[in-house]
Amino acid sequence: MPTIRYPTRPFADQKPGTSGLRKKVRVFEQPGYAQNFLQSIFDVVARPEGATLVIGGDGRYYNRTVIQLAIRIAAANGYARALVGRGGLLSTPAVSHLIRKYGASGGVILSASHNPAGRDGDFGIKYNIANGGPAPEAITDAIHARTLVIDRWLAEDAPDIDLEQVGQYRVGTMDVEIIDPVQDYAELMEELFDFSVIRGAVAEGLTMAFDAMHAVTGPYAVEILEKRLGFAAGTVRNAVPLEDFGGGHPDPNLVHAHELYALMMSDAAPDFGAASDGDGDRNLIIGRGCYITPSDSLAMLAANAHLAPGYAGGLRGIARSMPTSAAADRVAADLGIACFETPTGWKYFGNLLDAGMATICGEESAGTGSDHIREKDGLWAVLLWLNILAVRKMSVDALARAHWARFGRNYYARHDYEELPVADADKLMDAVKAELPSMPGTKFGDIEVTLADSFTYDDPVDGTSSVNQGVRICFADGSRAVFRLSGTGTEGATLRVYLERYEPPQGIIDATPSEMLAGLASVVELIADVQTHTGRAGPDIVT
Ligand code: G16
Repeated sequence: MPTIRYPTRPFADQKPGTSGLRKKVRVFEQPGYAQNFLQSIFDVVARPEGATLVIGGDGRYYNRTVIQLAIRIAAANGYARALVGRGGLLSTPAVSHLIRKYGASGGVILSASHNPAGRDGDFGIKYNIANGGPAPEAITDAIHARTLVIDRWLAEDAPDIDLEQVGQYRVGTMDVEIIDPVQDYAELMEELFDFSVIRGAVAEGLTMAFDAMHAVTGPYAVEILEKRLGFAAGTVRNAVPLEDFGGGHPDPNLVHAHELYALMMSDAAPDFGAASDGDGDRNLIIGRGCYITPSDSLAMLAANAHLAPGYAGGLRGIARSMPTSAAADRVAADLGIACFETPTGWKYFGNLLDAGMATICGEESAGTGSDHIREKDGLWAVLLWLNILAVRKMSVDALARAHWARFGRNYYARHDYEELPVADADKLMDAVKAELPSMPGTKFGDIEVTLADSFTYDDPVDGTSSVNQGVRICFADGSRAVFRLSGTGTEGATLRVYLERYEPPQGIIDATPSEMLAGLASVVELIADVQTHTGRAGPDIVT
């Protein structure tokens, strides 16, 4: 089977965003589009002699097509071995684990995460490096630069291989192994968590509902929750991955996982509710009648992680993205460990995890994870919650209340304004940035601005500086507003406004976020004139 050299021309729009290249399927379907991006990756990344590549995706429409392409292009570029998930399926955390476990030089993940799928939906390609984590900015910048000058891509002239059965193939000089997507990951979870304690709690009546949203976590959740932990059949809902995710939007938040939310707020609620997203790295945690924000979940998991065997030795540090609430900072202070504040994007945690400076990381965007891999991990968060609840023998609600009574409560909400004209969103951000220097000392009602800046992150491990990572405005009473534009959308711009207000343990800890944040929301309107700039009466989504 010869290697064929296909002449091509660059596409001007292949700049990776927060998490890889995400575009509409129809953009990816242009002749040469996916090929150019894959070839640009392989032209740029490190590939030692005998290198292994992990390939998998979230099962969305176009996944199988691009997997076949990726296999042929990887073979032509000199990889010795490819590990590919059966059915083309691998969750993002599973890819991260496989890269680490089998010493691969990297992995290609085909996913647009929680974005809708299907012919009219989104598709994405992301590259993870040898530590298992998303490629850092230096590499994604180099890939982008390559896409702008690429003039050929290489592929083995080989037929499609059968992705549906575990088996071994050879494409050119590359060995291809189709592997069970779940097994290695499930084994890792058994090492980290006390499955016998959780099984005991299940036997005593602990119940849960897990919504896989017809995306990649279905097979993982059925194997782990139902088969290994003994939850009743049917605990995992929407368990079969579908190419269009069943027409749904697998973003595990209160809007898109509304059926689960309604169940958890009803009289029929099980003890614990959870969901994951398209590629399995995000999580939603809901107790009976009690939603836990991702920021609170990070803090509560960090405060209790030592109850799970994998973390019994304690945590070395916590890291959170800048827009994530400071709830975890209070836990870190109590534990006497560092809390790092990074830009949005899991890739910024990689160095801290590799250097052993952080053990647990989390983001307001429903990502939580630890140093077991280098990605956020939806089912990991679910299992750590289950392990903690099983050991503490308490409900989610009781655990949350006890946490707030001890650390105080960071009321939190994110307001999203979606599909804005890019120019309008840029204008709003520019206007707010222009005000920043004059803001400190300004009073809005009775709260005074103490800090107003555009967030810059200086990586404490390699010294790289990342500028323009969101605008933060902090107030004297501990409240904070953050403005940033999403880096994961595929249509127009999405403005995210993050609101946070701290109440100490002796303060009001059982109100609703909307009550507690109403005043701050009005101040944000005064500062940024969001309604005028966006022409919207309010946010499209509040989470
Ligand atoms: C990606 C990144 C996350 C980030 C999130 C939101 O998540 O991996 O680190 O927090 O996007 O980004 P933005 O606010 O820019 O839309 P995922 O699950 O989409 O890969």
